[in-house]
Amino acid sequence: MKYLNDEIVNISNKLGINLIGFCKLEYFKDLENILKEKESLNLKTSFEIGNIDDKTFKNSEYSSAIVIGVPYKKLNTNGRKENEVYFSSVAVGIDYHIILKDKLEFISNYLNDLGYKSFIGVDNNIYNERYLAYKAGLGFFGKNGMLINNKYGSFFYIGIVLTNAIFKYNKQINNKCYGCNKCIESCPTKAISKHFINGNKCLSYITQKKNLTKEEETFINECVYGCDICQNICPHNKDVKETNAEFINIDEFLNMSEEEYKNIYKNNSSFWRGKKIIDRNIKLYIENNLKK
Ligand code: B12
Ligand code: SF4
Ligand code: SF4
Repeated sequence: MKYLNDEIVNISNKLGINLIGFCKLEYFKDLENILKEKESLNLKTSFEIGNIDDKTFKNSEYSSAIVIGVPYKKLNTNGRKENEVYFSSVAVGIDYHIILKDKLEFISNYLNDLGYKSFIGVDNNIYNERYLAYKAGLGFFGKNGMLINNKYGSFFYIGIVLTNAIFKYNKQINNKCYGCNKCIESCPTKAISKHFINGNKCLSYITQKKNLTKEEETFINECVYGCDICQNICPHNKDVKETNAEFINIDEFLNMSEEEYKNIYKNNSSFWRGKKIIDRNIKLYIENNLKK
């Protein structure tokens, strides 16, 4: 039996992929327990799609996952003016879904040419990418729910290729979360509990979902898409490279036509949510800020 690890790693090096690991797909009982507990506590968001049997690979047609990690930068928000807002780190530059999918396609094409089946995924698919990345040795879980890598902290995107090819598999790495609770204490909505994120309370979800309760409205701040607070405070991210936030002038954004918005934001990862939700968040930021 010839394992294809070296060939895949060679391809990934050429594509500039920083992190790669291989994980065996088998029925994941521990993941099933976590997902069932989250469901029973009503902590599941509308963004978590798919059923537990498929997510835990009960009777799957795939035998392995190739998991990649692509680092990105944390945001420096110094110098922001009162009339400016910004998007969180995941919505800076070209949409990461596009960047990772391009890379994953090279890997899947290689496997398909050899006669193997493959499925590629970045973010919006039924599989639990953090769990697969954990199994493939890319990182350990922080109390903030993030998968943290020894070198890149939690600022890395995850992409997966599922296939029926088989590989030599990586080992999981030791958990190095300091348990300092800084993430828990800094979370503005108290979304982090002892061992779970309550996605429904997470500001990242609140900035993206359609209908907000009165209480949820009061949480909207100057970061009008996503939230980086529990990552920025985490000591594992202190050496992560920084980039300047792209500040958005409130008046210019609110007065922009749909056409102009499309031209400027069509390759941004926030684009799928549309201008109306961002407009709403900006208006709530103004309201909440004026109240202070
Ligand atoms: C739904 C979703 C959300 C929802 C709900 C998140 C949640 N925690 O429930 C919302 C909108 C809130 C969200 C927010 C964010 N998200 Co999101 N999200 C997803 C998505 C689509 C599914 C996640 C999911 O299934 N959650 C359900 C719960 C049960 O799973 P989980 O979050 O992975 O939780 C695990 C831990 O609790 C864990 N666990 C904790 N301790 C331990 C210990 C052990 C030993 C084990 C085995 C497991 C374990 O068990 C769970 C299963 O592994 C994934 C993409 C994907 N397809 O997987 C991206 C993804 C998880 N998101 C990502 C990112 C970047 C973010 C944000 C940082 C974006 C932002 N800046 O606003 C925030 C971070 C919020 C946070 N602190 O978690 C990245 C994470 C990368 C990383 N290095 O961890 C992913 C993988 C997207 C990607 N392809 O890169 N997200
Ligand atoms: S802030 Fe502290 S407790 Fe939270 S994930 Fe980072 S090291 Fe762990
Ligand atoms: S992303 Fe923001 S709201 Fe969500 S858990 Fe982290 S600090 Fe809390």
